[in-house]
Amino acid sequence: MTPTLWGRATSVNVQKVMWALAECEIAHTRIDAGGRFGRTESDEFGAMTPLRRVPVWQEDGITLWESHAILRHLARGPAAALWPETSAERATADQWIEFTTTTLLPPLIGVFYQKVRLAPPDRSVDLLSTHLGGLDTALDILDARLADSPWLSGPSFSIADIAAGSPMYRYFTMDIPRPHRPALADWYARLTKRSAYRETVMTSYDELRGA
Ligand SMILES: N[C@@H](CCC(=O)N[C@@H](CS)C(=O)NCC(=O)O)C(=O)O
Repeated sequence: MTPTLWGRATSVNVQKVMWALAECEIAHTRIDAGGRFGRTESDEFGAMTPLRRVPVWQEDGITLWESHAILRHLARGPAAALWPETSAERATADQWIEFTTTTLLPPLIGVFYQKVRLAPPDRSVDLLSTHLGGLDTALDILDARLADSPWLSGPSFSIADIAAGSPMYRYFTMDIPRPHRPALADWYARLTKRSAYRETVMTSYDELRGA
């Protein structure tokens, strides 16, 4: 069976997987699901994931949901180039992936909702300010790490950069204040030089805008 990625290309969590697949030129089929494509309420989809969210990865012997679990799975197999060599660097990659889930993504998604996804009458100045505050904290931490290390897990690009780097295109293109963080800006500039990033992540999110 050709491995299948389920999920719409405008989802930041699907983009992580698309990016890893593109970096390593892994053959697969992608089926649009979620958002305007629907499908997630079908029995077939519910049988793959109780969350009914995207992405879902299907290959012989395994059906996986949760984008970071999919990244780790690929990095232990066909995307081994994205898994650091040493045990310490692997643990460090894991640490930054967890940080992405717990500390970076919640405020970044909150800001994205307030600036893009919600229609202007549904937006809240107070919530935007709260989310921007949380985002500042997370980005200061990332900036300090990247001042010390070229990539999040150490000397080489890894799935940690994919997890944390995927939402950065939205961060750097939304109409929001962006305090100068030199190491973060340099890391992002290096991400944008990767053709796989440009093809899978640096794509329009206009269709997600609230009316
Ligand atoms: N923690 C999950 C979150 C998955 C998630 O929230 N996916 C969103 C898209 S980014 C979703 O399925 N939204 C509903 C939809 O697209 O219909 C992961 O990392 O895979």
